Amino acid sequence: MNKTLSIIKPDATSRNITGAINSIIEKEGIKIIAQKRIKLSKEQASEFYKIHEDKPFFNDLIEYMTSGAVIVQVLQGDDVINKYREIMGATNPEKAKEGTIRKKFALSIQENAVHGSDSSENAGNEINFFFKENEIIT
Ligand code: IDP
Ligand code: MG
Repeated sequence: MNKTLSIIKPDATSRNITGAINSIIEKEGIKIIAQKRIKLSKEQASEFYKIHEDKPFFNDLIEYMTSGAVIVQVLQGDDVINKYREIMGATNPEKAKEGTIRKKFALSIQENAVHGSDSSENAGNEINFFFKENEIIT
């Protein structure tokens, strides 16, 4: 699997830093092979984050993810699932390494600028969740 799903989250779209994030992605040699700007419904966000439905932060997460526009995108590259997770940095920006997207741009553990799939299986499912096959131009 050389593809992953990325989401540029509402805190980042509202601050007009989607281009800055895409620039970091492209400088790492990763290709953005599909991209669209959408607003998630509560149903979509709840389905997407279903694995977190029992967590104490779930309701806040759904509120936040539906609070504004997101950019959903398919990224392609060698070992891109792991590579993008590294470029993103840790979930909590206080723990994110220097030079990562979250270190640079995240506002908090919740408003942390980006999402990236965490396994091959999830990448496949998450890409299919947002994109039809003919919307992904390799
Ligand atoms: P990840 O995005 O780094 O994979 P996950 O643990 O899968 O992190 O959590 C999904 C999203 O839920 C995070 O990116 C963040 O927006 C939010 N989140 C995770 N943990 C917390 C928390 O402890 N408090 C508030 N929000 C959280
Ligand atoms: Mg996750």
